[in-house]
Amino acid sequence: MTISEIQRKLNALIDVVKDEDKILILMHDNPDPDSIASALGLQYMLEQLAKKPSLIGYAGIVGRAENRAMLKYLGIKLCSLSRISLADFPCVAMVDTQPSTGNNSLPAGRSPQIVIDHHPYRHSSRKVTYREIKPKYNVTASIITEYLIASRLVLDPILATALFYAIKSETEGLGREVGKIEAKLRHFLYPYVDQKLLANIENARVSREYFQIIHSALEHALIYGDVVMANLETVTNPDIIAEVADVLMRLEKIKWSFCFAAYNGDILVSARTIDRANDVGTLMRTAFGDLGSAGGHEMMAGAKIWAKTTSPVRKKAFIRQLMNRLLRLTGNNSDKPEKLIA
Ligand SMILES: [Mn+2]
Repeated sequence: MTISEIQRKLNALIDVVKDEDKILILMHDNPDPDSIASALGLQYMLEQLAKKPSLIGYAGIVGRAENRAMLKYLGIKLCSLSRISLADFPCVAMVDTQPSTGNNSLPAGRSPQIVIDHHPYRHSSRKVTYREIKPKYNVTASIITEYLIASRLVLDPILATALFYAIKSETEGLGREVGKIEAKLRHFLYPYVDQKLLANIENARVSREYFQIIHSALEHALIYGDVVMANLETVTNPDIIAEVADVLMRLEKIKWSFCFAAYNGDILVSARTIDRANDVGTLMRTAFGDLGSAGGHEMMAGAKIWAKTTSPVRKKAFIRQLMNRLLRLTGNNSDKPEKLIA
């Protein structure tokens, strides 16, 4: 996007909020660094350019140690949706998600005024007054950083550190060609980053429980042809599912990594692939679109499926069925798996 193009867009964005008094910036459930940094950047622009204060709302939990450290060290204030009434906020701006994707808590039938996102366009976003949906971007934080550059606002170290960390953590390992825009924006942000705060976030301390979960995940992980899978059973922190899928994806000769867990009456699945051409987002929608919400990108995706049962035994059998669907779709045999750790 050229600077003058974005400046025109910024004017349109300000126009949308100019008569609004209560603005809620809404992230997806269990927000990640991309949604947190993007919300913070949008909040800053609305404040500076339109003189409009706003709240950043979320549902679910901030589970991953790095994400909690991000809130703590950067002093970012989020507001749980359980503490406010959405009806009090006539103006909602969604970042890193869209209406009716299944991964956010905007009630069905409620349309936001603003959507800024990098996930594939959803038909439900058609009525949104201000839309910036760029599936070619790997992170929403890149869209926000480009907006900030065009706005010519002063970039403070807190915001720069948040955006830098979001871009870095979510695009590392994607390869140089894929992350071209991100490489450029990281270079731009770098001089403004507070390195000490960044180090505090990246080296966040974790609990003993974290190691227990990783231990058990590795112990129980199974290899089926070019797929590696782990079932964490019941978790209290949904972010750990993606962390395990990331760890397993590093296994040599593997094309796909899937991690399953039961959380809050749902089965959550995190999926990874090393090759964009495999398009794991489409795979997940094909596999689970009929059972719940599934979505994502070419290399990372996720699904949320209603567990239908509270019985641990039946949940296990259900996860088994879900695993078999993925094995069929990836052309792998579901019998005779090999243990990751013999
Ligand atoms: Mn994102």
